[in-house]
Amino acid sequence: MNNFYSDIHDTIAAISTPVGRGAISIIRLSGSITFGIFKKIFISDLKSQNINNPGTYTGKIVNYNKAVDHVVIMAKKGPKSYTGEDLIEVHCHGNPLITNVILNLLISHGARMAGPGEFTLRAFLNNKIDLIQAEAVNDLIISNTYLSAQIALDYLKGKLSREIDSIDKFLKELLINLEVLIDHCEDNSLSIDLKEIKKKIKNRIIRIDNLINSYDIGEQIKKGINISIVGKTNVGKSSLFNLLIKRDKAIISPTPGTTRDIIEEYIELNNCLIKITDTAGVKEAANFIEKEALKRTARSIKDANILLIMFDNSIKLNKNDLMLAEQVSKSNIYKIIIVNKCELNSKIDFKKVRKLFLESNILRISVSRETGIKKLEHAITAFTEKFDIKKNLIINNIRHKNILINVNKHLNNIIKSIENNFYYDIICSDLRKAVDELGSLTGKYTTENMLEDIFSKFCIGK
Ligand SMILES: Nc1nc2c(ncn2[C@@H]2O[C@H](COP(=O)(O)OP(=O)(O)OP(=O)(O)O)[C@@H](O)[C@H]2O)c(=O)[nH]1
Ligand SMILES: [Mg+2]
Repeated sequence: MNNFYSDIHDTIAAISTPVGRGAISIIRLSGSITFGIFKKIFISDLKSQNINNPGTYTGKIVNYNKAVDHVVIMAKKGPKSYTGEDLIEVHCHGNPLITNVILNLLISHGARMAGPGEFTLRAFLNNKIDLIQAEAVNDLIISNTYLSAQIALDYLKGKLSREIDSIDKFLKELLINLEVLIDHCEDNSLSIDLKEIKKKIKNRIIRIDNLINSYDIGEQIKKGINISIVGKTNVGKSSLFNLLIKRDKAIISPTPGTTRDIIEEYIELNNCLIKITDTAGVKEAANFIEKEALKRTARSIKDANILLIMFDNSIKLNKNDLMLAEQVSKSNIYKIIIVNKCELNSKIDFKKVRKLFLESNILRISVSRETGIKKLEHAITAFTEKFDIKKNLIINNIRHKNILINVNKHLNNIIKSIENNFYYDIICSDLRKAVDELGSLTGKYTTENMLEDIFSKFCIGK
């Protein structure tokens, strides 16, 4: 990776569209000599036109007077551009042979290849966006679901930054007031209402806690919700798995104990990414393989956000059902109880199933007839309703979570200091630490390592 700080005055170039052929490709150039380079390699269709000014132009890219391509260019002058610098985007025909020639031409005239995310890094360093927004740019590109893309877009528009800035502003004002008091301790006309301050800090602690607690949901939205299908052998777990993923992935057979390994697949439901896991049926393990299979089932149960617990309508409950119930009934994981093979005569004791899980809502389905599946999908969607990104501010970045935990540690120290009538200096020291932490969140205080860590995950050209 380039040394961002020493190379910050270079003019950088990169192909911003994916490698390969397409209708168009876009090449970006940003930096102080951008317009100078273009004057040497671009001839506008309107001969009189001189590309000194921002605007959209059509014309030829030329290499030693030979046309390379007929292109559209969009020229912007800093600071009114994405990077905050002079920036030109070339929209050329989408052939790698053409894009590479144009890129090499830009480099031969004084630009250098941009590093990953370097255009966005410049936008950040030129105060066009803060660090949270810069991270959102990448999240928007790598999002796997519409919902996580929506969160990234909210961040990019500054939804999280505004909340952080408002907390930051409050803490900084408080710090200034306390410092004035410390400096003028002999002046009795200056005072501060500590009871009121305690109340306001507690309010900020709650707001930050809400953000910290939203991380689990944010992570589920980003990485996918884990749904594990569990039940004794032969209840139809693999059949349901295949039906939900709409593909014949897991082996199905009337022989109990068919599935041994964990089988996983991603689907999208209600804009959410969902990882469905088919597991080995619960039974008394007779050998090493079965023991290992059950260990894997147990692990899948532990990692699940939703458990689909399956029973067989056509046979009586047996000790394997009870063993499974024992294993899962006490956990807090969201459970959906399903009885399968409901097109067959019923031998199962529904009352007992309800009692086992203290759950009155049992979904009756038949995988063979494909009945009850819509209701099952609705039950899964009910779980995702808490992912209300319009109402709630949700974080999904572990860096943000860790910083916010630290901020609240300092704010809780301040509450203790107020309650114990400690010196203002001690309160100020924690306030400064909290403000510094928030600064590293938005990027007011950064280190080169931190920026490298964040921007190295970006693609080149963004
Ligand atoms: N009648 C009927 N049979 C079904 C239904 N769903 C699955 N089966 C059958 O039940 C048998 C077992 O199905 P699987 O999907 O392999 O069951 P499993 O729970 O994955 O079994 P293990 O992997 O052994 O734990 C197969 O013969 C399926 O065709 C259903 O709704 N009705
Ligand atoms: Mg199976």
